[in-house]
Amino acid sequence: MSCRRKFLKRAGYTTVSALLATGFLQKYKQKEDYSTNADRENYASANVTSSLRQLAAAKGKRYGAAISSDFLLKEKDYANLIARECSIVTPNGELKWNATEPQPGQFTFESADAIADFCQKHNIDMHGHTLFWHMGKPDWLPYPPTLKMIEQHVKGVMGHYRNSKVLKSWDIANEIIADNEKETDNATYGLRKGLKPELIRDLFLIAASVDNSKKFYLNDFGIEGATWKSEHFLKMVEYLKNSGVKIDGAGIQSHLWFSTAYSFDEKGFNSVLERLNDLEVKPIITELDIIIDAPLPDSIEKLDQMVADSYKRYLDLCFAAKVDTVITWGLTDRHTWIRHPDWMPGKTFRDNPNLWKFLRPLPFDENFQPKPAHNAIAQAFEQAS
Ligand code: 9MR
Repeated sequence: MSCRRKFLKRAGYTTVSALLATGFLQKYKQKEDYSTNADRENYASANVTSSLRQLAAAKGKRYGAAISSDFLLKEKDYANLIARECSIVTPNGELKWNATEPQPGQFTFESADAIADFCQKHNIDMHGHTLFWHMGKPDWLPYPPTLKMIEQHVKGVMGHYRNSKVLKSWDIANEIIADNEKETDNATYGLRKGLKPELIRDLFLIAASVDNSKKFYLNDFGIEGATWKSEHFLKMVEYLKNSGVKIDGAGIQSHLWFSTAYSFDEKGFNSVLERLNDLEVKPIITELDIIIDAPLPDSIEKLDQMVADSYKRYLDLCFAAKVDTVITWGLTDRHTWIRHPDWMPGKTFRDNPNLWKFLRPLPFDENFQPKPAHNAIAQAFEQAS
């Protein structure tokens, strides 16, 4: 077995290589029309002296990133940067089922607690990700798990953080909507094969019975526009609301692709945000990062400017719809999942190692220096009402 396959197997990613092979990541890409961006902002030359967490706080908002306990322990400058910039963090993997309940009924919280302690020390909120997912799960666990397994897991994990002052919200369920109509056996809600809406309802009910003091989210990707997926996601949110289940918010992951070659669905995304607000389900941005798709510019400077423009455009839309929490999936390009060989995105990049340097999706670069994307995020917070 190749190293890559071994890794995929160990991590439980039976479908990842297949998904990459079919280019599924392409399906939720978004366009930026750089040519008409007449008032291009001067992010590159902007002199941002405040941290993103300060700029966000000035508008009653939160900014944060997904972080890893490993890096926190090993890289002091990384820990300092997170403490300075973030008012909320999401553990990258430390709260997933494979990390917290590696054997049935045996719980371990060492690495997640390391993040919770860090949050406590630096006055940072922690977003609990996630109690239920088809990946990041131990080999013994079927998908979907039985209700009994869910009950044991939710009691074990949520119970551990019941009295936590920093853990304020949970992604109760992650990525339950299928990628398209061919991959569901549930026409109404478009759930992943084998999933029933009642199971998700019961998961939320169990969660509320363990600890209803936290905010409960349903989290997903590919819902940043009027897509088959966003339509079904909204239906599922509505179903949960109508079932009388506690659901406070919707996590809009926002792993985005922008390009001059295809359209950004501004109208569709606005309507998703509006419909969530109408349902009184608060939209937050949970996993934002931005890839620029082909045609690629001829320099990294231009690429960074395009990433920055895309951040600004996206966040302006979010803030106009009163979104108050933005979490990027990582803080620096040194740690982004997108550069990991097992996640290397679709056709443009996967087979072209000379293009990997164009994967610069986050606000800080590999050397922890702020990029134009950082200044664009700063400016979006400054201009938010
Ligand atoms: O970035 C995460 C990567 O390091 C992990 O190996 C992987 C499996 O646990 O999960 C990645 O995070 C995913 C998140 O949990 C859910 N949305 C997509 C994220 C990127 O794949």
